[in-house]
Amino acid sequence: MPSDPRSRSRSVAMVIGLVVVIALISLVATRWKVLPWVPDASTVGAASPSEAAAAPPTVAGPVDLATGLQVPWGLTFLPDGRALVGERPSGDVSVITIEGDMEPVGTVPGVADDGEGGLLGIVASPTFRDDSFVYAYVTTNTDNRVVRMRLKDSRLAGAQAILTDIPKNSFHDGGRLLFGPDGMLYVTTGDAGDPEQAQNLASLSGKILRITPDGGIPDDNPFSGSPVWSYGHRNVQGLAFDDAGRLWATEFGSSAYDELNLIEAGANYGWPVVEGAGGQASDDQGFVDPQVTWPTSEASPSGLAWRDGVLYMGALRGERLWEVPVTGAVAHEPTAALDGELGRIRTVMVAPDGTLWLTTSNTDGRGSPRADDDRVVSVPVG
Ligand SMILES: [Ca+2]
Repeated sequence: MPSDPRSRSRSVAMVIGLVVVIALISLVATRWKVLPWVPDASTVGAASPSEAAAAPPTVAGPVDLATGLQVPWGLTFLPDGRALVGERPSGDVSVITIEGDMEPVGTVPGVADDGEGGLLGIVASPTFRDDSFVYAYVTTNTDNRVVRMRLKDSRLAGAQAILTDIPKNSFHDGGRLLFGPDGMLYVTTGDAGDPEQAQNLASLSGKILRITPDGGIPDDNPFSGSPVWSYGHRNVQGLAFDDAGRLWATEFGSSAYDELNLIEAGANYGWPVVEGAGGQASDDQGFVDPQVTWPTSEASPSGLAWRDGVLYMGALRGERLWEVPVTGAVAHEPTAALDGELGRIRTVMVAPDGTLWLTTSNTDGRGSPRADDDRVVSVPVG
């Protein structure tokens, strides 16, 4: 029986219409991450490519500033443009000039070389010209603590603990220090091998803490009488404030996903209940999901720096520098630089001349040290 041409064209139109509707639903669902999807370039939760910011400027050609160091960890710039760098196992601190001259200024007392612990973060006071204060995050025989010293006549002296009893362990000691635009000192801690404590607001483990420059508790902290700023962290070693004063933090995952988080006061970042992006499970439990995640083999992120709309994240196991463009409060798809060139990258700081200064961690027992490791390098951007 010959078919009616009008009914046949109606059928064709219906099929085409159905295909278009399915395509539109898939597009919308993918855009809003309704359907499960495999992240491209390891991003989860980043904005769709159409919203991505411009590609970051080129980062290449590291130049040695200092070599032969033992696990240089913390790095901080002084108002005169020189930097202080600390060596983790010994607690030794040196000053480095932009020309690459290095001179020791002393040793932080009480440092215990214990697994991932030792002399970790180091930061100069934002009012250094007036007070000469330098702060360090130190693993001792009994705890992790924040100590304050003075740097006078190129010598460190007068170490005084301003925050003590942060739980320590061979692993997951946190350790980054950074002053915020609010003049407060932000301190990252690890779960110290006891993951449940990350959810315990009475413990200093697995937290980002916020204290005054004297070690006091600011009146406007989210939990009254507590230094806790955010919680549910596994091991945070990277902090950076963007131009709008938002706080970003890197976090080591356990076996699946490393994280880049936008930190909000009082928020819970999920560890150990959720690692990486939990989606609905996070929503149901009030956890904040990361904005970007990586397989731990590609990142294991430590230091973080903000420069001109881009977050630069040093990867230890991933042995590269991740560049994450940011617009507003949204982090976009990352790209990798310096892949394998330096080995394990611990710390990233922006120097006064706009270059990035990086420290390597190839002598920490987990890397393959090359001649003259470890080092502090300067990397031009753009
Ligand atoms: Ca998390």
